[in-house]
Amino acid sequence: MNAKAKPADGDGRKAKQRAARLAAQRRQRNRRIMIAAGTGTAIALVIVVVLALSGGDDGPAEPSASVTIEGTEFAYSPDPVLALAGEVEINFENTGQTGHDFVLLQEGVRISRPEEFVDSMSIGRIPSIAKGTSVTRTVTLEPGTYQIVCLLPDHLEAGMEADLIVSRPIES
Ligand SMILES: [Cu+2]
Repeated sequence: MNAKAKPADGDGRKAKQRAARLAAQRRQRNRRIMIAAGTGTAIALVIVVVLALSGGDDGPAEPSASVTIEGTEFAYSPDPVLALAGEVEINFENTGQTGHDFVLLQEGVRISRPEEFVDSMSIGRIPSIAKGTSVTRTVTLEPGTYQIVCLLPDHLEAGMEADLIVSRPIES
């Protein structure tokens, strides 16, 4: 007797259909959760951009507890960027035409090629973000000079690095 010709028993087929239906429902539910999460991220990005824009146009000359740094081909702006010691909110905006990294190195550490980088050098890392997007991170920093680098191939070599200079607030 040919195994292929053997009729599937009705109960088995129903069970299979039920399982398929449940799996489809589960997939749909997961998709809805993903869409909800995506919307949340988009709203968070909009809030970050609005906060950055509403920060006023005082210019980068004054050290601040919240700094905005733009990444393009192949530079960060402003350079240097000035921040106040303590909790520093860093808004990294990729306004270039390709992905860019934002890697903050330990105070005093400087590299000129991505090959020199090891994980222990990093005190804050925003891996490659797409053009037109921004990410915010808060790091606690002591006064000093910190190098910012992009570790994507050939970006640092092309000059994609900047200094973050952190100073102590002036006591009043
Ligand atoms: Cu880059």
